[in-house]
Amino acid sequence: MIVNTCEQHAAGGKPAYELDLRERTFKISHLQILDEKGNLDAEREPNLSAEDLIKLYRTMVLARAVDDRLLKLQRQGRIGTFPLCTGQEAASCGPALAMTPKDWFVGSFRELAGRLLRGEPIENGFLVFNGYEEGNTFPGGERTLPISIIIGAQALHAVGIAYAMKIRGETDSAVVCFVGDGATSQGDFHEAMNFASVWQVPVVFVCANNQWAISLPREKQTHSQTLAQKAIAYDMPGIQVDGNDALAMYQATKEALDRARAGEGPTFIEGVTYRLMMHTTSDDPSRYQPPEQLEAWQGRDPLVRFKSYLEAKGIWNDKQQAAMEVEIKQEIEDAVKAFEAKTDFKPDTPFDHVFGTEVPKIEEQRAEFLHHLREESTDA
Ligand SMILES: Cc1ncc(C[n+]2csc(CCOP(=O)(O)OP(=O)(O)O)c2C)c(N)n1
Ligand SMILES: [Mg+2]
Repeated sequence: MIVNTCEQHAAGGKPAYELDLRERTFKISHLQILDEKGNLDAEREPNLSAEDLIKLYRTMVLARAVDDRLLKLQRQGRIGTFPLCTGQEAASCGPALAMTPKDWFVGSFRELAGRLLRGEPIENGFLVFNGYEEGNTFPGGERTLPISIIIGAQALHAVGIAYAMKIRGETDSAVVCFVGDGATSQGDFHEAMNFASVWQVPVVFVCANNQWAISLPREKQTHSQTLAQKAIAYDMPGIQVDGNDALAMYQATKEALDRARAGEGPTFIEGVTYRLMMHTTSDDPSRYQPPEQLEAWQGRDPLVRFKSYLEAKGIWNDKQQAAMEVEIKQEIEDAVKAFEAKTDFKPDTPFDHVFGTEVPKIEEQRAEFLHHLREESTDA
């Protein structure tokens, strides 16, 4: 049997694995800066301004509040089904803070927090989960790809973009690609990892290991003891990070992005986290999720520990918290109003964006689709 041990990642060092094939052992580095209680490993604290730290915290709180509002709207039949991000805010927000607007954000569907930090309007979530394609775009979002529902497919897009950057000699930017633990069992994921490594392209894979792929537990998904070790096969740096620690997720992504921009190729980051709510609104986790597991992870909440850290630093207090909560509530209500006032839904908008230019085959399909819609409405 292969046995591995996780060692705390050396500050500033490149994550490297140690492999002893004769002994069949290996070591993967692990990174945690803020523990579950919000205690800081001061040696590893990233050099972030109070403004950035507050922005990170505010965005995580906002994402959770948006999740909560979306869930209520869905239960009232005012919005379609959507995936929740509660519990996983740090896993996308930390990496998003490490990115510049020139970097590409290639996501799956559980990175609401990271998308909000990237500047996506709150309304976008309401739009996209109600069938408006427009919810995938926003001013300044040219390098933020639409959400990918097809598990793992976005990893190929990410590597393709990174390859194009390499060919063009673009050295001041890189790609961050978000995937789930379940995606690591898809062929697309492995093809992407392989070509990222063969071509040494500037891409950072951020895997949110939330322990579940819908109702399939992580241990039935893969026999590997960590997901980070999958990087070894592709000879790329791989690191396991506390995915509920926004500082560690920021730091690991920042170091990986620095290497990517310096031409040092791809990195794989496993963020160990947990989905505190249902997979999507059409799922009932109480049918498969052990209640003691959920309870244990509720005690590792990324928001609670970050708030304690800000308070201990003396840059956050109850008054600021109360004011922020009022502001956030108002921002979300404004977004709901703007969304519900929209009446110009065009069912064939997706056809506009397949190639970005008019293609006869796509236009034929659009006509066929509209024809069927008309027939359906006449039948009704
Ligand atoms: C190629 C493909 N197969 C199956 C599905 C159905 N599906 C939607 S989400 C999901 C689980 C994904 O798990 P994971 O990658 O761990 O991401 P998480 O949902 O936990 O964030 C599956 C199987 C899909 N969307 N795409
Ligand atoms: Mg998962």
